[in-house]
Amino acid sequence: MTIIDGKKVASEIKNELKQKVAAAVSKGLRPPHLTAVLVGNDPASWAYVKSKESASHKIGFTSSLLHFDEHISEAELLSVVHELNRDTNVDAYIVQLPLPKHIDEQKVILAVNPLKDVDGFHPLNLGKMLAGLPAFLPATPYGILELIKRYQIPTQGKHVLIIGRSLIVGRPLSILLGQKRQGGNATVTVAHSKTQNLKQLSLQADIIITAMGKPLFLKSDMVKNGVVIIDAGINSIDAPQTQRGYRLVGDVDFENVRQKASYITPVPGGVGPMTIAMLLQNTWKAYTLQQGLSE
Ligand code: L34
Repeated sequence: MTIIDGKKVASEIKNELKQKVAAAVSKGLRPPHLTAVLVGNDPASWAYVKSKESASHKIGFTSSLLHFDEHISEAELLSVVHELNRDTNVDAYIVQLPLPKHIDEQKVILAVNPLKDVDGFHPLNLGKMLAGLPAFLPATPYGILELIKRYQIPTQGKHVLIIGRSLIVGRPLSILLGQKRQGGNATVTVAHSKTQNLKQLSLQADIIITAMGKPLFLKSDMVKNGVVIIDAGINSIDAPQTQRGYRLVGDVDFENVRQKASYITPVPGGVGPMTIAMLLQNTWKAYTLQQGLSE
């Protein structure tokens, strides 16, 4: 059984980027700039955005964090987005989700300039991905593809079960893994909250990717021997005795399932760090496109 070390792969990717940034800067170019927009004070969102910022700085990007009160109106937030679209010093930005209920997330995503959309959530990027054209891929699916690639896990002809159909993880992954290309060619099943007989499906799967946000949901009696487990679940559960008051667990009961798995990602230290690394990778791509450089 191999534990997939997302932290290590993420740091390899960040080192590759760091060298590219240094080379660009040594030619007299300004470094790439990533902006994160954060609305409200959700502690997990704060933590993610902060790690995006610090990872940016470590590889030589500049970054900014625009933080707004949770009561910001939709119109005000849209005008922030329009300003970021215009700002030629900002190569790339993200609007951290979730947004407060009074703001229509789709409306905000639609307002993002697709060339700066390093989350890959804009329908133009999602559509390009569907068509197999170059596009910004959403960072979590992109990170999962990269883990599968760097651990040389075969996907061709394999039965992949994705549990969760979110627009940021499950849905794009289902498309990417089924595509006719290296790292694709899988037979993909997408399960979700209305799926019947999930266990019957999961017992057949060669690779199971969980992305539904149910802490410790997947148990060992639901998987076959030798299964590959990729856990994209990030659930905060209360842990009053810890410093930050919560702890992170995945959708997989790791200790229970690891016995049967050939490969498994931990939480934390699996998919999460890859999300950040691939966001930086996308930012590099946005920068090179806008500066007219080759990647
Ligand atoms: N717009 N919103 C937008 N883009 C995204 O790509 C995200 N996501 C998800 C939430 N909202 C978003 C993230 O960034 C989830 N997510 C994310 C990013 C990083 C990590 C987890 C989720 C991460 O770094 N996880 C670490 C542990 C971090 C900790 O200990 O607090 C890990 O090892 O899993």
